[in-house]
Amino acid sequence: MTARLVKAHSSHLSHWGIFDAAETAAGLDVRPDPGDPDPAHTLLRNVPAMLDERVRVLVPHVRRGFLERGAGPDERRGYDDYVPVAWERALSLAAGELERCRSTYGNASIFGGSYGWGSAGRFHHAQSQVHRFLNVLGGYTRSVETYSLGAARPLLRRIVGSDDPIMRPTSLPVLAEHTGLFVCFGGIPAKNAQVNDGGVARHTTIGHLRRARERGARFVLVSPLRDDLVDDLDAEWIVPIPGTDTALMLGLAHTLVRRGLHDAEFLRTHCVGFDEWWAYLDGRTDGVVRDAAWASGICGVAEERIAALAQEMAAHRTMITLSWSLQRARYGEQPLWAGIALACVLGQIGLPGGGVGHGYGSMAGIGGPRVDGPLPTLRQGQNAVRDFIPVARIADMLLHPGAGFDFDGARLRYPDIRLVYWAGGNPFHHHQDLARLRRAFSRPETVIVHEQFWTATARHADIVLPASTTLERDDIGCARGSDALVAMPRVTESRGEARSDFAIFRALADELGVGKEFDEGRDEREWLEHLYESWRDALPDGDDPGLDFAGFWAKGRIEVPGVTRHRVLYADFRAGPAAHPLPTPSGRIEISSSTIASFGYDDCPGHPTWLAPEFLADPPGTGPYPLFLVANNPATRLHSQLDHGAGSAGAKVAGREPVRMHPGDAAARGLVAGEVVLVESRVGSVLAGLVPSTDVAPGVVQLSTGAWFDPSAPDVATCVHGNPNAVTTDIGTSRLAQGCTGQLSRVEVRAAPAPLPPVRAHEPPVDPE
Ligand SMILES: Nc1nc2c(c(=O)[nH]1)N[C@H]1C(S)=C(S)[C@@H](COP(=O)(O)OP(=O)(O)OC[C@H]3O[C@@H](n4cnc5c(=O)[nH]c(N)nc54)[C@H](O)[C@@H]3O)O[C@H]1N2
Ligand SMILES: Nc1nc2c(c(=O)[nH]1)N[C@H]1C(S)=C(S)[C@@H](COP(=O)(O)OP(=O)(O)OC[C@H]3O[C@@H](n4cnc5c(=O)[nH]c(N)nc54)[C@H](O)[C@@H]3O)O[C@H]1N2
Ligand SMILES: [Mo]
Repeated sequence: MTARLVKAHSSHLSHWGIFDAAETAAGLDVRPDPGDPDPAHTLLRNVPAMLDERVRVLVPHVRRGFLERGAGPDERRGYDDYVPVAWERALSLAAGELERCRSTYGNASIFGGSYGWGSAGRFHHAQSQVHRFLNVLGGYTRSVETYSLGAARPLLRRIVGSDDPIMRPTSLPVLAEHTGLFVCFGGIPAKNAQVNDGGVARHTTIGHLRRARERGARFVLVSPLRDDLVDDLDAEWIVPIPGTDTALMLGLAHTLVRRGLHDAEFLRTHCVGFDEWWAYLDGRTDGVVRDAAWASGICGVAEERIAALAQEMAAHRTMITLSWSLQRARYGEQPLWAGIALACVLGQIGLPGGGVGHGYGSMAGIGGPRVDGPLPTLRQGQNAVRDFIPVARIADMLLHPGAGFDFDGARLRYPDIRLVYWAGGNPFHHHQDLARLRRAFSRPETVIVHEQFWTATARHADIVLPASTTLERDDIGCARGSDALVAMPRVTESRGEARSDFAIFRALADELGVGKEFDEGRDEREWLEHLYESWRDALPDGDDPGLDFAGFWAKGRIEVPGVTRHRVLYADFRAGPAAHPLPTPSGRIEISSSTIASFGYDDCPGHPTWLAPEFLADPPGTGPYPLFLVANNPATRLHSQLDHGAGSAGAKVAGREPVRMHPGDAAARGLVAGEVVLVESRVGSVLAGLVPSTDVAPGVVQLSTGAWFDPSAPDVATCVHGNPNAVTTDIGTSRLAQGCTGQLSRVEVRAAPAPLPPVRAHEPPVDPE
């Protein structure tokens, strides 16, 4: 290990919470914040791995083929080894490529979407840094929307006019007090509620659900996995065939209306387009009646149970919760739209504890304290380039420059990308069909990546610049879904020659003659002070925390002013739809949207519609890929971050990512616990370690995202370590939103062929010479 600062424990913030850390002779000592009622213990166990020099990028590296042959499309990208170089050389190569591409092809040839979570902290926020830098250089092709909510946001903008059902849902304390029945599509998983984009001071989601249970609330879990709700909520578990929730919801809505249990008044005064939808539900549009029997035939839930559930929902103060996973699948717009329409039919929207929410438990901050006012924010500047892609269309863009595509009512064209710049994300974790992404990454002339670790994305770069971790730099942290502003003093010195993203961009900006525009004459410390003081200036009168930067830094943590803790979604709208209209064309909830209908998309018609995804072409249990793969977010880490950490590594089976399946499905295939299996789909294959579990519905296998992509034995499997995106399909949700569809695919599972290849994902690709 290199030089260390040894000092007392100090507080720091991660996406999974506040922790105290100190370097000791025995390594990094990490403790949960004493004020956190439900800390993310497993994820905190990964934190010491931030300093693991065996996996870190310690000095700048250049891909051997790039050094030998120069820039250009190269199919060796991803297979090559790397040569360490001095910072000076790396920076001059990177600056030279940026300059060459922008002067030869224009700034639109630079893809700087750079999607990814990076680390918590408002200044060393990799996305803000990279976008600010590229804007100073004259702009870049950007990406819009997220892998999280790709279908949801474009849809919600059309049908309710904002993302309030996600960002401003009814607060969890209100549910704890008022909700009688929770119907949870995709559950409210404790594992996901550990994480919040930007950090969280106190984890309270599961505690609120427990309080609701103690008060007598009942929970119904609609999900392929039993552990999507914690055990002590005593939930009833209903298992639909994955990807069929929309049919179930249509059947529930039809039953409610046929039995006269709907709120006709709410539908008339607060919604538009119910009659048109009802014509579709009741078979007047096309002769198909979408009743409980019809729904049962598609989703596999008994007709009687669907009918009874409708009855129960009408009899209680009912909260319909829709996890984000529902919309991260083909036609993902539909279950969200149908869930909202179902809540309209019940008519409890705007009542305390009733209605609908999107993403309780998908993140800790959903339904928690919410900051609507200013937060300390690094300005990204103006992007002079207009080109963009919906974020999950990256491989299409790189493979088909100039091709047209649809998005949200517009016809757009993919730009011709020559240089890809990534800082703070791992597309070889997050994107689907990774073999296809590898082909896509062979197309650009230059790929530049800032990374802390030798991730698969770093291994597909031409120039790899070593970034410091959050432990190695001062920052300030806060988030919309939390209530604390946290000083994040660095815990230790930078490993190797790693620099902060800011320091890397400042050096590049100097090289390119725009240093002053980029740093505005401030160093890192001055920037922190500037972010803090400009935030204070932007706060409304009376909200000032009364501490200057030095005072705040010394105190370590303050409460963010202007936090909402008790909100009822759409309470004002319910009370007065004319006085408080929604920002939609009708001012109401659009059960049918004439705008969406006018786009003429057969994959996203004008009202919630059951569309059978391609992966349902073979009935469950049949065809070459009889099983459903649920590729959900992982319990033991955040995405791919710190996959080599103790919490993540501790859950691996035979060194591979655990894949869970029902014991009956395992037995039918002669597979046993702990064995390495091959999970195969139409597009690829992956090795994983088998964990039979009755928490997984029959016919389903679950392999979480985040094991580092390891394509080192392509004759055995696309990935030998367990990254599910080796087998997922790269297709958008629909032409409306073009969101990510990684959550669901069809697979078969069998014994892995012998001999088993070793996992090399965590070994640097550096030639020992
Ligand atoms: N099949 C399937 N695929 C999915 C999903 C799914 O449900 N199923 N979920 C999707 C979702 S919701 C998301 S949000 C994405 C997540 O995808 P990503 O956000 O890309 O995943 P992360 O692993 O968080 O990647 C962050 C990377 O940034 C690096 N990093 C951390 N801090 C810094 C820093 O300060 N500077 C620099 N330069 N680098 C840093 C980390 O080492 C890591 O490699 O994945 C998506 N992919
Ligand atoms: N520990 C941890 N927490 C995280 C993250 C992480 O990586 N690790 N990532 C964070 C991020 S970026 C995001 S966007 C959120 C994601 O939040 P979500 O998208 O809500 O999370 P997932 O775990 O992908 O999916 C939740 C559950 O949905 C269920 N499900 C899947 N398909 C279906 C279906 O067709 N029907 C029904 N009814 N249920 C289905 C699965 O059983 C799955 O466990 O999580 C955040 N929280
Ligand atoms: Mo996400």
